[in-house]
Amino acid sequence: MLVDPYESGFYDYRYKPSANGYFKDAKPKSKSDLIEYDFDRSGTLKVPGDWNTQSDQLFFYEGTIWYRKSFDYERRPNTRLFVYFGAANYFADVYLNGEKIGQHEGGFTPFNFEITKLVRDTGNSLIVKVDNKRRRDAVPTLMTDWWNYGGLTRHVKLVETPATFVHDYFIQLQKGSRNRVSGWVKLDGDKHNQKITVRIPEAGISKSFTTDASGSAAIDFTADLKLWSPENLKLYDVAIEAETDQVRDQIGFRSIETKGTDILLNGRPIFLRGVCIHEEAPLRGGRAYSREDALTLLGWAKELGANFVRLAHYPHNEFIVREADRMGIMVWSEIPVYWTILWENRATFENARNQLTEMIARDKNRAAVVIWSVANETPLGDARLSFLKNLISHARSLDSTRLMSAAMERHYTDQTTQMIDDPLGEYLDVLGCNEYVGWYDGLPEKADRLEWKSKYEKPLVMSEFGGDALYGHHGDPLTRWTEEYQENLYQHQLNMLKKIPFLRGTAPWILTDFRSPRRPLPGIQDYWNRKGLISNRGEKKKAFYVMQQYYREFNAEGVR
Ligand code: GCB
Repeated sequence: MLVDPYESGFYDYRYKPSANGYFKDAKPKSKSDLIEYDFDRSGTLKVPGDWNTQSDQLFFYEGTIWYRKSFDYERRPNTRLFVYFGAANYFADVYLNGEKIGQHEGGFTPFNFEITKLVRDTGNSLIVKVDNKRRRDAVPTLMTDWWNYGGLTRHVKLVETPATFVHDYFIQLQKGSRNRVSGWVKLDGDKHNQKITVRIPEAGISKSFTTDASGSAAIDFTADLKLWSPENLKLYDVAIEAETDQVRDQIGFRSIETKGTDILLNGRPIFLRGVCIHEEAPLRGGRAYSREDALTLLGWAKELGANFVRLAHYPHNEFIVREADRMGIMVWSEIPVYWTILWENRATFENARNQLTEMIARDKNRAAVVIWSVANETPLGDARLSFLKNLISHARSLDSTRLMSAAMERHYTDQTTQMIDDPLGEYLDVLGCNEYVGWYDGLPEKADRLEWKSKYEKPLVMSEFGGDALYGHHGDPLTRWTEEYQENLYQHQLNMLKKIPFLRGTAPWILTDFRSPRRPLPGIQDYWNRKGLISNRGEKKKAFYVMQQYYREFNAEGVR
């Protein structure tokens, strides 16, 4: 890899894109040749992995790094080859053997490029320029409260397929139904018209369809299925067999809907006993990317008594969503439309919409995912409302089965009344609301006096609340940063939350401490947001047990 803060491997000295950038992976051909870089004599980085936590010099780095991977690959006849990236934060330019094969914007969703024609049997040079400079017009924008971990943060794979392959499929229960499966299958390749069979052997299902001239087929059938829920972790082996390809997946079936202020899972009211999670690796710090990381984080959530997690503030890696499916934990998944996006900028909207599309594309078959969320704490205004309305209708057009939400703000109508009346609420199925009574807003006992009102007859998930505590730092309940303050804050919060008649879920902020450049206080924060119920070293703070006790008061069905 090459660290390139001035992007001189991309631009020439007149700041014009250079024809002979680092992507050529060149070597001097003679002793007189002038080449000012050499991948073979530069450092290395592990992939997957953010670069910030791999070297002290890169800890605060925001800029460009060039990755190079050399490989041999013997492609079998009549196959196609793709290079797949789980995520690259934030902007990626990808080259194979000196030629550009594509670019991608957005740090948390997968993308791939076909390399069938360019790949050679030996001596391939795959080069990726990853740039994590923050930009005002990007998603997220300049200001966030998490570390801007850069690099190839998730797995990179070569994927070989048949000439015409099963490109994608959507196999879920139809909205409002508990026995009707509907969706679609799409092929990619020249052989458009094929017979497709969807098999669910355990449910005795084998249904055939024919793809049309564009390679797509709608699927629709009824089935007697055991429904997925946190208490019944039923996943079925599903096979999608085309004439030229077949894929297998494990899919759970469940219905999720709202009725008045209730959230219904498989027709029964539930309470989302949740917790927010950042994609911060447990114990070691840095971006989480592995199955083990997912098991640790979700394991802690389970210990807390959770049946729900809010994966904040961007799509997390696929492992955690798949493990949530296996562990019976419902998921809220969101895109980084956070705080102060450029609402009036068309390109910013297109970018947000693309990240939403890619999030839904990856996780649309996961039973665990019950909520797609489009925004977090965005300021009221007309441009913002139309931006978010358009995102919501786009999401609904891609997936009509899940609930739409957003984490909103609220305001006081008098000293003791909290009002939820953000006009966005009209377009949501579930109201999300972040509040920091007792931390940014008064002292903990203030919560006791508050009454909550909503303009909408809809369920509310309190999508954030909490306060900071340094693990092992003790004092009285009014001393900031102590475990006792945080514990006291949670006690008063729960007194207040229990009195909200339309509350159907809680997701305290946050499961574990996470890195943030906004949090410098020496000896306490040291660039960590300390609102974790668990420290960055895995130690449980006192507030963890307050929340755990609250969740224990719910019965197995998740309702008090
Ligand atoms: C919020 C944000 C979250 C922050 C949190 C905090 O409202 O949504 O991203 O980290 O507050 O700790 O201030």
